[in-house]
Amino acid sequence: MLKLYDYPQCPFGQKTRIVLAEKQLDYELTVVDLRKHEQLEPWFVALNPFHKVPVLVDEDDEDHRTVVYDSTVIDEYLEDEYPEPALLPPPGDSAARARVRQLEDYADMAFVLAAGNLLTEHVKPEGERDPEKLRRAKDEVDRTFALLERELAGGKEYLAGSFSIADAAFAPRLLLLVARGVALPEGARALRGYVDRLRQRESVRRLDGL
Ligand SMILES: N[C@@H](CCC(=O)N[C@@H](CS)C(=O)NCC(=O)O)C(=O)O
Repeated sequence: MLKLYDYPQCPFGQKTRIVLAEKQLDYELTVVDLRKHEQLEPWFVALNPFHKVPVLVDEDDEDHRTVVYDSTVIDEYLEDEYPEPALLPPPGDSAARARVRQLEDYADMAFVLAAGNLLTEHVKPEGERDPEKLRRAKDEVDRTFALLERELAGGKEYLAGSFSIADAAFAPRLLLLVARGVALPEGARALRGYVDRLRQRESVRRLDGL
């Protein structure tokens, strides 16, 4: 029995929910309300000492219970435990696996933060925006758009050819930016096709608000 502790708008939780859906795994969802600081309650800190969602609990019975936190570690755990369909290139292809992990890491460490900052500044009335924060966020988002366009060149459907954990990491914030009216670069044809494919993918469509 799988249990996921999550908050609907968290992009890291969304990344994990995409992977769960891709693998067609049923799970029980518990919403940890970050607005009420429920992540700081002792029962949750006992699951994740860093008080962050998502957390996955995989429980066969009381004696066999695995608690995993951090979306990247959760997704790797799911890949190990439930290998079909594969969301990483095959174990023999170390270079391709490393590339997928690097892209996932870039999404988590640079893109998600920049996209969040861009969206926060974007919704403010013009006079209240922090121009420096906006510029830095926009530069990083533009760098990401350029990176994705390059990675998808040559007719690739997804970043690793077939859908992988790297796509699950980019999809939530990429689609939210587009939904909120952030323009993709002129001429970024591969990226536009990618956004359309992600938007139509069943595992992504199940997320709220994209
Ligand atoms: N590296 C973590 C980041 C998770 C994260 O930042 N979660 C945020 C919500 S999107 C959170 O729970 N913040 C609450 C807190 O830090 O107290 C992951 O990939 O799971």
